[in-house]
Amino acid sequence: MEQLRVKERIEELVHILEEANYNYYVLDNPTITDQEFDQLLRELEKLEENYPQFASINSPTKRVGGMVIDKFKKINHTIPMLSLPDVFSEEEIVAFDERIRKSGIEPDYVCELKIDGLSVSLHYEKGEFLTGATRGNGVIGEDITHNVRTIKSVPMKLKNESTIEVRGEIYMSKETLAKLNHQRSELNMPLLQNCRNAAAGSIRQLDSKIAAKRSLDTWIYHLPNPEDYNIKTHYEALKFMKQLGLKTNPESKLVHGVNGILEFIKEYTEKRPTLSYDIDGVVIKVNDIASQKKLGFTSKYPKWAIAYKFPAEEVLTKLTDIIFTVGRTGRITPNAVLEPALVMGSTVKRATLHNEDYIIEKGLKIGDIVSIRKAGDVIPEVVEAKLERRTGNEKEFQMITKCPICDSELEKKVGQIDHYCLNSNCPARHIEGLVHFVSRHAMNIDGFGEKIMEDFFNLGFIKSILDIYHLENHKEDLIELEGYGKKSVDNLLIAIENSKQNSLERLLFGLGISGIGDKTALLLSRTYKTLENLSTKTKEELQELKDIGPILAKNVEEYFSNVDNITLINNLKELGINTKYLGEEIKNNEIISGKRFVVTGTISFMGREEIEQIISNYGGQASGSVSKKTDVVIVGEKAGSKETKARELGIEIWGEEKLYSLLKNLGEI
Ligand code: 3B8
Repeated sequence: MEQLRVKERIEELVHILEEANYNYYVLDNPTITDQEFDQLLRELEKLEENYPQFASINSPTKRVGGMVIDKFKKINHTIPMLSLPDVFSEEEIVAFDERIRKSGIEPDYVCELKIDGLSVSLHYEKGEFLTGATRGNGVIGEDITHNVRTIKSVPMKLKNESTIEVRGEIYMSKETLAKLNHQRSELNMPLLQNCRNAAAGSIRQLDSKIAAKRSLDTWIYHLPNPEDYNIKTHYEALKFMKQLGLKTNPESKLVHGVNGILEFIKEYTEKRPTLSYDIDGVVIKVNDIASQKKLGFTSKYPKWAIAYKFPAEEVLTKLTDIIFTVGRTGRITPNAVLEPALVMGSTVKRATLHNEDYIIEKGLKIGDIVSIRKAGDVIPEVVEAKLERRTGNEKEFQMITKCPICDSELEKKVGQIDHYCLNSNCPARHIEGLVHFVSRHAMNIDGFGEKIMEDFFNLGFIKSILDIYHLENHKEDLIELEGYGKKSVDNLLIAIENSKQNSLERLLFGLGISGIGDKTALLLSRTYKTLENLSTKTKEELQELKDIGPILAKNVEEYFSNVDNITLINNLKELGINTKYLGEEIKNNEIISGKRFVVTGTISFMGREEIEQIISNYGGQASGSVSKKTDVVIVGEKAGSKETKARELGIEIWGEEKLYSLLKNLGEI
């Protein structure tokens, strides 16, 4: 009897909590307070703990994550999950409309916001959430059920017992991305470039606790099987899905003719910065399902829908100054100081101008009115000077000849475009060099952000790499500092201690030898095994390696010929820092070994970094850009210019399937 009461109470709590979730996350209309919610959730957790036989996999208690998988399973899409063709102009929209009319259809359209996230397919069985999958290559996607369960706006139970597939977009709000990037900058991790990448990275977590923390959200916009539910138009399908409790976007609108489409685009071009989520265009769909059927599909796209993409927004502002910063390698970068301007919802005050030639090419003068835009929607760039706005009071740009920090003479080598400060004691180089040393791909010392390094440098605690390993001596002083405290200092010191055990390639990359990136550092470490061994190599010997050219070889030789550097290395060794390569031995595979690969686009079954790691484990080299030296380009979904370039250069191209079968053969999947 007792058991029956428990079962009923559990069901009741599940119902109340799911309803509360729905009101809060789908309708944006909270009905109970956070405290009430937490209290009920705790009661449910307790009961489920004591009576696990009544705990369902779709219980609200599972939304905090906890399920960890070791790899993503595959899910077959019985109806292929296609993407939409992009269009960029009014003419192309007119042409789309004409093509449809020519086939004898009088279309109404539904206009929707094009959410910048990643598509997802959700399956429900008798109203219960069953699985969530990514698009993958359209036919085979990845099972992300464990993470989808943590997305609060995805109902675990529909409002009726439908067995149904729906599709939509998983996205991250602008605010969540900003918060996440703030955390990442504190941790000295690379920032996520946009909401799409952030959402994709979060949903590809094996540990659903991490995904749960990312506050992902959904908009559901597609019903693949409308006829099964006797639905005649797309607009009806949206309403139907809304009634099931799914989160559909309220901005979607039924419009008539091209004019209706253009008005919608105009309206949302203006509203775009005020939305809480990123959109990159407008999706236009033929409303009538019978007409959609008649129009059909190509192998890649439906013929009844297009995605209009917004042009990159350009804004005019004044170039008030050009200032120079000094990088870790001494490289000088000119930066535009701009009168603050709002571009796509955020204020831009600075933009990189790369180098002297870039400024000369664009003919920029200080005081110019310039147009700026955010390339890839995040990094601001100066497009051009508005010559017609010149007053005659503009100042010619003059490249500096001395380092803005240490005043030593700058050098520009023949054939190079950048200027360098060659003073290895230049303080600017130091901070950047130190930040680099502790960074993620170098010594990976957790909790050592740029800001902390700057503080410690300015306070005199850290002036050189060695001081990092003597930081312990300042422990008491550090704890006293505002914003630090015992726990964070303890953790930092532990992370520093642990970094002594790193494999050689991290140290080698961290030393910051000009031109030695993390991949070259790995190659050198694998080949020469110890720092001592590497340090005795001549540039001729180094050049025998496939990927080491004359400049890199010279840089390495020079580095190890400098007494200061040798002293540094000896001191590091004395402090117990490992200088041996500890990584995997190179496995052999003749298809991969010795070749240079570029991985581009999204590979559905594995992350790019992981693929690159495997390539490198088998003695291949993964690089970021396609050139004549590239042997193979592996293309995933949404591969762009790199694929085009590979085709132009006639480089061997592998699709997902080829990579998949190779990795399968190697036992890597
Ligand atoms: C058919 C319909 C792909 C999509 C679609 O906001 C199809 O509808 C699609 F084959 O990718 N990003 C949307 C969005 C994306 C798609 C869509 N509707 N609103 C989006």
